[in-house]
Amino acid sequence: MPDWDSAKHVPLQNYIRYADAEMIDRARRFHDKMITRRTLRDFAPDPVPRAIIETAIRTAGSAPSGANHQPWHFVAISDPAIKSQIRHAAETEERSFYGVEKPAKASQDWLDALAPLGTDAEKPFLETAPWLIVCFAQKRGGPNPGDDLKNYYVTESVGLAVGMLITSLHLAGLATLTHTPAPMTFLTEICERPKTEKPFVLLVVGHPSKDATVPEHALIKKSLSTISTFR
Ligand code: IYR
Repeated sequence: MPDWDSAKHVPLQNYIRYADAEMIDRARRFHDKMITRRTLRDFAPDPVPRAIIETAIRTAGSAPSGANHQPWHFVAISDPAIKSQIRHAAETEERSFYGVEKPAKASQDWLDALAPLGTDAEKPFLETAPWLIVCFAQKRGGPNPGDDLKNYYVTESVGLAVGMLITSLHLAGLATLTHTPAPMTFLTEICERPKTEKPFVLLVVGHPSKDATVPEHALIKKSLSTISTFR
């Protein structure tokens, strides 16, 4: 039986109602900042303060989630030995994905789709970048630490949290790569997480290298009229 008495509500706090013109301006200014975000693969080795990573993870942790179960865990890695382990395991997977030694696991369609990005099995950024954040999705958990309940809308919830994580790091002045070596199962062991958690994405975080480039292909974004309908 649900405990209805526990559904206590408190007054909304910290809400500021802006005038329409002010909101339009705020949305525009946020858009101006966000459209400068680029997915990056050329990182500088320069260190980045842990405090930024902590704050960004706190921001991610404030994302909406199914039943407020917050079904995520973030493993932030700066230890060079662990980064090196991750690089070597990821490159092993990527070599079979791209077909470096044997026929590629990836379909030709997939390889064709990736061609404009120029990606390959070499992932030096996994060691160069100062931080790797491995984001895990929890099938079971609950609103309180130690709960073992079913979680709901896990993929959606973790996706939202990772979006906020990327946004926070971008606005702090850092670049990220949302990296998804397939399969990512090796991350469970290296990060010493329980098997019930699924690696969701590996975020590479740092400053761009001096000569960093991005694929031109990635600059082309669909227009508002393509991605939306107003009725
Ligand atoms: N995991 C591979 C392949 C890859 C897949 C997609 I979809 C991308 O958008 C980019 C890369 C890699 O990281 O190279």
